[in-house]
Amino acid sequence: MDGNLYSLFARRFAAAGDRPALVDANGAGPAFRELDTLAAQFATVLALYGVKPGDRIVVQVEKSIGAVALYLACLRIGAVFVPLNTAYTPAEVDYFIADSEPALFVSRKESKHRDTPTIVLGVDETSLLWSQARASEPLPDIAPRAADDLAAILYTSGTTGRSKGAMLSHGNLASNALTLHRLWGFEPEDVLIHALPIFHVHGLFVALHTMLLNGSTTIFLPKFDPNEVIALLPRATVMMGVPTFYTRLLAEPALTRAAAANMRLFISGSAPLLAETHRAFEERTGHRILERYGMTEAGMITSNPLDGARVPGTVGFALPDVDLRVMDEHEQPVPAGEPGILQVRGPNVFKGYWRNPEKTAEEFRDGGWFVTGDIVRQSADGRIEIVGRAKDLIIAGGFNIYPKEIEEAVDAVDGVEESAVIGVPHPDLGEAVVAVVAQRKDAGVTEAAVLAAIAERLARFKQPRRVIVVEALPRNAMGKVQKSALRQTYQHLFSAP
Ligand code: MLC
Ligand code: AMP
Repeated sequence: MDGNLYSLFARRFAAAGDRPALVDANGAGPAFRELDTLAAQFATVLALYGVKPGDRIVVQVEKSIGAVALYLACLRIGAVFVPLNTAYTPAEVDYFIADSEPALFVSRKESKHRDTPTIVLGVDETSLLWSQARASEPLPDIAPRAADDLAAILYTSGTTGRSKGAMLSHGNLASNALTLHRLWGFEPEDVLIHALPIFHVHGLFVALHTMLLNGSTTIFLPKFDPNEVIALLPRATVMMGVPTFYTRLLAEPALTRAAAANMRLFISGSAPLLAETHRAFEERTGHRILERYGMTEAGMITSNPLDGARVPGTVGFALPDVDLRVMDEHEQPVPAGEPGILQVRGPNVFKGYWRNPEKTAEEFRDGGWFVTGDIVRQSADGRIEIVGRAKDLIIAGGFNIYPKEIEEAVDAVDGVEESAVIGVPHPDLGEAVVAVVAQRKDAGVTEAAVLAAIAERLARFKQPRRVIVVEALPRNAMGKVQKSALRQTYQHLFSAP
C-alpha cells in the first residue's frame, strides 16, 4: 500500500476540484486542482535540483501559498521537509543546516550557509523558485513511500540547549490528521481561519492537514491580526489558535456574539489556556473554546470533546487511537487524580530524534512509550489536566523556549558569572522570558549590555523581556539554583498581584 501522505490528500483534492483551497482575506487563491498542479510543478523543480526521496530540504520562508506548495512538493517526491521559524538568526540556521545536512536550503532571501545549495522563495510569484515552478511541467508521479518513511523533521529545543530534530513519518502525520478530522466533526462547508505560522505542528499539520483532508476552503492569513480575524469570522466556521490569539481577540470590542455567530468551533492549543480566558470568551461570544494538547514529537495527544463537556483548565481525553499512562519518578503508575508524568503511545508518536539515538533512548520506555515531560493529573474517567512541566521549558505566545539555550548565551556575555532564565506570567504571551544574572565582582553588567550582546545570537522571541542583575543566585543545600524561588520573586514583573 502507498503510505505517502500526499496520496491521501490527492484523493481529496480530486474530489474538491474547483473549490477554493487557500484564499486570502479578499477570497482570492488557488482551487484544489490548481494547488495539486502547483505542488507537482514545485516537485519538478526540486527534482531538477537533484532532490531524491529521503533528502532533507530545510525551509525558512514567509508564510505563503508558495510555501504550502513547496511542502506538498516535498511530500510528493518523498523528500523530508524541515521547516524553520522565520525568526531564527543566521547563526541558528547554520546549526540546523549542519545537523540535518539538506540537499537544498530554501530561503526567503539570498543567503549562504556552508556549501548547501540555496534557492529563494518569496511571498509572491516573482522569486526564483516560484518562477521556475510556474515555468515547469508538473511532475506526474507521487513517490511511493512506506508509512514509516520520514515526511518531516521538526526541530525542538532541548534541556541540553541544542535543538533535536523530531523525525515524523508519513504514517504519523496521516493517522493524526485522519483522527482529528473525524473527532472535530469537519463538515463539507467548513471554512477555517488560518493565522498561525506554518513552521510548527499547530499551523502546518493540525490546521492545514485537517483542511486538506476536508477539501474545503482555508482563509490563509500571513499573520495573526485580531481585527482582521474578527472581520473574517462571518465568512468562517472554524478557527485554531494559541491562547495569545484568544486574549488578543478579547481585547477588541469588535469581538461580539454577533461577530462570531457563523462560527462552529474555536480550538486552542500549544500552551495552557487560562480558565478565565475560556470563561470570558464564552461570555462574550457564546462559544466554549475546545482545548486540545499535543507536542512536536507526538502531534495531537488529547482533546476536549466536540460533543460533551469542554472543561476549562483541562485538555480532555486521549485521542481514540492514542494510549496514555501517568507515571511517577520510579516508573510506577500513579492513582487517578494524583500528579505524574504523562507517557504516550500510538501511531502519532515520532520515530526518534534525528541522528541522536542516545536522546531517543532516553525519552522512550519499553513498549514504545514516549515520555512527554508534562506533569498531569488524570481523573477516573480519563480526563487530563496539565499541572506542570518536568522539563525546564518556557512557552511564550505558543513558542517553546528552552532556558538552557538562553543561559548559555547570557553566560558568554562579558562580566557575567552565571545566569538563571525563568518564565514568569505575562498577560499577553502567557509566559515571558526573564534572565536573572549574577555578575563577576565590579563587572558593571547592565540589562542593556546583556541584551545587546545576545541580539545576534538568539531569535528575538527567545530574548529575555527583562534582565535582572543580582549579587548572587539563590541556591538550595545541594548547591542547585532555585528557579522556583526566582519565579516566585519575579512573578509580578508583568502582571499585577
Ligand atoms: C513575537 N515576538 C514574540 C513572540 N512572537 N516574543 C515572545 N514570544 C512570542 N511568541 C516578538 C516579536 O519578535 C516582537 O519583537 C515582539 O515580540 C512583539 O511582536 P508582536 O507584533 O506582538 O508579535 P506578533 O507578530 O503579533 O506575534 C505574536 C503571536 C505569534 C502570538 C501572534 O508569536 C504567533 O503566531 N504565535 C503562534 C506560535 C505557534 O504557532 N505555536 C505552535 C507551536 S506547535 P520586538 O522586536 O518588536 O520587540 C506546538 C504543539 C501544539 O506547540 O500542541 O500545538
Ligand atoms: P512543542 O514541543 O513546541 O510541540 O510544545 C509541546 C508542549 O507544549 C507540550 O509538551 C506542553 O508542555 C505544551 N502544550 C501544548 N498544548 C498545551 C495545552 N493545551 N495546555 C498546556 N500545555 C500545552
